Amino acid sequence: MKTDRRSRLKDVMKTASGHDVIARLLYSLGMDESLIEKTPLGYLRIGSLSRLSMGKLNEEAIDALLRLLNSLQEEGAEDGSGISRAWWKEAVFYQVYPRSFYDSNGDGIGDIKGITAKLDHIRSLGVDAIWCSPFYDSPNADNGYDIRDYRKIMKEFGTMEDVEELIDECHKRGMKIIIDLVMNHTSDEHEWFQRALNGEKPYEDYYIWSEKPNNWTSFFSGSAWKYFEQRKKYALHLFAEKQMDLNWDNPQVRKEMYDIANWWLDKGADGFRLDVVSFISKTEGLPDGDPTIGSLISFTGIEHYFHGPHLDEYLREFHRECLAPHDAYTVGECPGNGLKMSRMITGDDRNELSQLFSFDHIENPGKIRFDVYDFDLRKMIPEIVRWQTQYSDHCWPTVFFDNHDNPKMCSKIDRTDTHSVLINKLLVTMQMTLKGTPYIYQGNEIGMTDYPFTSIEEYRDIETLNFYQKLKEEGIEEKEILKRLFYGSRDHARIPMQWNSEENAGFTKGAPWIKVHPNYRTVNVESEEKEEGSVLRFYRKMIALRKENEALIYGSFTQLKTDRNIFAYERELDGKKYMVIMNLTDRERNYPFTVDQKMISSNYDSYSNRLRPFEANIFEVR
Ligand code: ISL
Ligand code: CA
Repeated sequence: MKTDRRSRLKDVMKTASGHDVIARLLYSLGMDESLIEKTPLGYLRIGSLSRLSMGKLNEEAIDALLRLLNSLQEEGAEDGSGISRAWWKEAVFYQVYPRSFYDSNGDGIGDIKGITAKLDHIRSLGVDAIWCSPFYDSPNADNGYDIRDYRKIMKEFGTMEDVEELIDECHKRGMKIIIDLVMNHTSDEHEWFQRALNGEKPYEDYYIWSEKPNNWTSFFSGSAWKYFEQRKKYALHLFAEKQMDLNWDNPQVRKEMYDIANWWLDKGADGFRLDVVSFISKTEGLPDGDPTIGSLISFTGIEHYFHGPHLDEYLREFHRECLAPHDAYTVGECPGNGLKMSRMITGDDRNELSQLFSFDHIENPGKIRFDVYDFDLRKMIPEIVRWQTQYSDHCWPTVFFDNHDNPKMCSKIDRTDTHSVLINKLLVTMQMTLKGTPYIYQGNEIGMTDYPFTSIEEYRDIETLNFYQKLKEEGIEEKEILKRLFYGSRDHARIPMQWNSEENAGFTKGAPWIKVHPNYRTVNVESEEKEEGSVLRFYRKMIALRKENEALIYGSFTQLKTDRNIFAYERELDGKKYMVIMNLTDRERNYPFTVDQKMISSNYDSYSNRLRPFEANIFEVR
């Protein structure tokens, strides 16, 4: 059924792509999709979206929207009945960012031997698997997400033997290790790109060239195209200028990538986290992006690659060539894919990926990275509930609030860190009692918080530094720029892990590549091991609670009726039922209903008949 200007919003949202595109646009406009389902707005026709968006969506944007809606294929995953079991549906994952985890040789940079040295700490949390960010040979334009040689180890991180030892030591502890494979782009220093620059067949066609650039913008500011005199052509880079997008429409590129993936699976990796894997297929002819849609989603052109025409085909081929033969787990990073299109990628019967990361919940509706605002947990809940209730039995969510690309969620919520211990305990209570695979990011387990950056010299991340330059060129004054950087920089997640109260938090004996948080004397693994009510001890308790109670893993999810300040839900399986109730605000609230069940966990160490700020309690109903 072709979508046109006369199509009603509620009808358009019946398809996977229609749902996700309209939901995302509404989200960017600060509205929730439930508006369409529950109010007469659902009867509005696509053509009237310009009025609904108060003119933000002009006629050209609506044309672009219709083209997008009619271009995305429809292959939704069936609802099916019953959840199939798998180790990764029961596992708790822990993400390690090697550069900032532990420095074993005193050069100020975390390394592979450092990770191996700390595996007992990770295992002691009850974690089953680690995701290790890239450790391959790289010039570090984007801290290793710009790979120069997929079969060599970055010299600052150590040797291939160190990596083989890490894989082995994980397995000895009964843990799995998934490695970060960046298949969308390579470093411009990769041999393939260097040979492409020399005009060598077949390498020229490994990348995406154009006589003239289209209007696509990079995630790291500026145009997504760089001109190369040697070839008198532009090459595409959705990210840094040193990260050149591969041409996945070229079967030789796909074969090269599958060979690399199989090489690492044969070495014992248990699977992959696939970096921006949903971007690998671009619209034929690389047409311009719609500027309005670009401004709403914050990157011009994204409608032409967030779920491109051949994505599902290439993921199925990757599954056939690499994942299935090794029975390997894979989680794809899929920015821009909403719930319904994510089902096309992760459905058990789809033979594409096991799971994916979608990021809509990481910013509040209508907000984008570097916006200066305090994150409101209440505005995140509708998105969390949708992934709990509409993702179908055949798909399995990931449940995360932090990673190496985002400021700490606890600090986004509470900039003064007044309640950060309570909020960290609330977040892990939610993570360990929702349906889906929890991903802990290094430092979450001790309640690390954002760094008090005060000058541009303290930042390291290319996205932050490029954004600074961009705003400087726009004439924005320094104080305003630094405020925006403080609210959105990925460097908050990349400050060194805090191990003890010694100098540099025990991260390094040398000069750390990025500053250590001044709160390391109390916020660190060693001190929190000894502290009764520490975040660390609470993490262990929550993870153990989840692993001992299948109802918290495979149980049903039912949201309980409360006002928007409270989030309450039940999990039930085979007669076991738990109720979780949390106050999402910094104000004391009444319980929304009588609770006379047995409390088995709280982030407060005393009982109250009211819900105190960010109070998160679990009750055993039966
Ligand atoms: O920082 C972001 C832009 O606002 C994130 O959206 C991030 O760039 C995006 O999710 C893709 O992230 C992945 O690919 C990037 C790399 O910089 C990130 O660290 C990685 O997680 C390019 O490889
Ligand atoms: Ca080191």
